Amino acid sequence: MIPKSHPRYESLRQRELLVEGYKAGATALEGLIAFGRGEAFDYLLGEKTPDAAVEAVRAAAAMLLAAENPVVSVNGNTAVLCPEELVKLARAVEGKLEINLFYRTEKRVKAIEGILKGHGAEKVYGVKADAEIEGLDSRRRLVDREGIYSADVVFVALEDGDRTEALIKAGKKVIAVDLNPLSRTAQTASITIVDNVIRAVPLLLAAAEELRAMDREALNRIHRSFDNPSNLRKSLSEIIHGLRSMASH
Ligand code: PTJ
Repeated sequence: MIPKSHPRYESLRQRELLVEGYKAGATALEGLIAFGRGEAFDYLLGEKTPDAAVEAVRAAAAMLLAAENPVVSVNGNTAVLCPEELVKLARAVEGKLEINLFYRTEKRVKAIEGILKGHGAEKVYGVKADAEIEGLDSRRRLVDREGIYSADVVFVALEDGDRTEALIKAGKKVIAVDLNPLSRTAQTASITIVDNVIRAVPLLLAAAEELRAMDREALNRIHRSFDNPSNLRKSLSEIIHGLRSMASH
């Protein structure tokens, strides 16, 4: 439907994935609005991965590989934007894949499970939610005892700040993908990748495959030397720099 020659083809294709995801019962209607906010930030980034995000991706890959029980958390947006890469990422870091939804309904959980299995996932956690994250009132508190509940590192994208804070309070490390460097999630996470999830997840997968052979000590050195507040300032500077150069043309 969208001509490939359209200057905004990639952005329109992503919108279409979300609309189809909504029709398939996987994506929340609110997810489409959340995506629109992300698009505005992506526009400010010139729809390219910032240098700061490349550094964050390497640290995130190292943290996931060094983890004891890493979990890749999937919601209704990420399930349709990059399902194959999420399945591959969980496999590459020997982690688990768990569905965790803000607007959780059994129907949506089933639809997302179907998508992930259709992209090669063998086991999907979070279909049964038999544990709760403390201090969280939203339905995101409902988790799998063997998954997020007992994870040491959780990968999240398009997240609300509440869960990130609750996961950190529960002693976990959180890796977040968020196009908005000012969001509560971005500010609270252990590592924030300021990029579009559709670009960030393939990059993270490639980095995990590249670092996979390293021993745990070397991996720990990589992610421990990463400074999230300073990296967030870098992302903001890249946005400001881009705007300044546009303003001076
Ligand atoms: O599927 P559910 O029920 O779990 O619901 C998911 C949504 C996205 C509706 C829910 O988590 C939500 O309302 O999120 P927020 O609070 O709107 O936050 C979404 C954040 O993700 C915002 O900071 C956006 O800028 C950012 N964002 C949106 N699209 C992208 C993005 N970040 C990275 N890549 C994107 N494509």
